[in-house]
Amino acid sequence: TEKAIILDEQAIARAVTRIAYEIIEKNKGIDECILVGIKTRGAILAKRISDRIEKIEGKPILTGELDITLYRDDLQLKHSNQEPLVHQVDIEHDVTEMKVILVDDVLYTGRTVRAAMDAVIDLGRPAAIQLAVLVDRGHRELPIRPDYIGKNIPTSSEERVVVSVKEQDGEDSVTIHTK
Ligand code: 3GP
Ligand code: 5GP
Ligand code: MG
Repeated sequence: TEKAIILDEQAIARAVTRIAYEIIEKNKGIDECILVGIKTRGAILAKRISDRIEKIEGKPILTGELDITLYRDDLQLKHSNQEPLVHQVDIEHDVTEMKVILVDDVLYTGRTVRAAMDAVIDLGRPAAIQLAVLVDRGHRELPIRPDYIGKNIPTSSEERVVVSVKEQDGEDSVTIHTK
């Protein structure tokens, strides 16, 4: 299988920094924001973004995590009728009248984000829900678009975007694998 490097360590760090600034600018600060990472790698990226925001703003942003697992035996099989399932919601602060910013590593069909939005709305009535992703690989199956994007990577459905992060994988990189 071929492998192309899309983002290296520096490029990922710059994307995280840019997204941190964009979140602060769009929301005129972070006082009414909760940054919610989608496990596993979305939560790791959310932690990096929140660390960056704290350095810039001099105060921490509220955070949370969601654990959403795809009920698919084959991750490449996109025509399963099974939907992503929210397994764990870890958001301590009341979401009502807050802006909830979801963070995931890769946005593909949008079904995981839809499940995440449902889980957040079950908790209360947020003022807004926004979405940050490191990679938007296209192929949406729902009317969902990210507010903050590390990089748009046009992919075919057969390709696989592999996101590696130091905390989990020992290195920072985004590569595309062609079967
Ligand atoms: P993540 O924890 O970095 O999000 O389930 C193991 C990993 O596989 C998860 O990584 C998940 O996001 C990822 N994954 C889930 N569905 C798909 C998919 O349809 N295609 C690919 N390439 N990866 C997927
Ligand atoms: P969805 O299709 O719901 O947008 O994406 C499902 C989940 O799988 C999300 O958590 C998303 O981050 C992840 N995902 C989808 N496609 C890819 C991919 O090509 N690579 C990686 N690493 N994750 C993916
Ligand atoms: Mg993910």
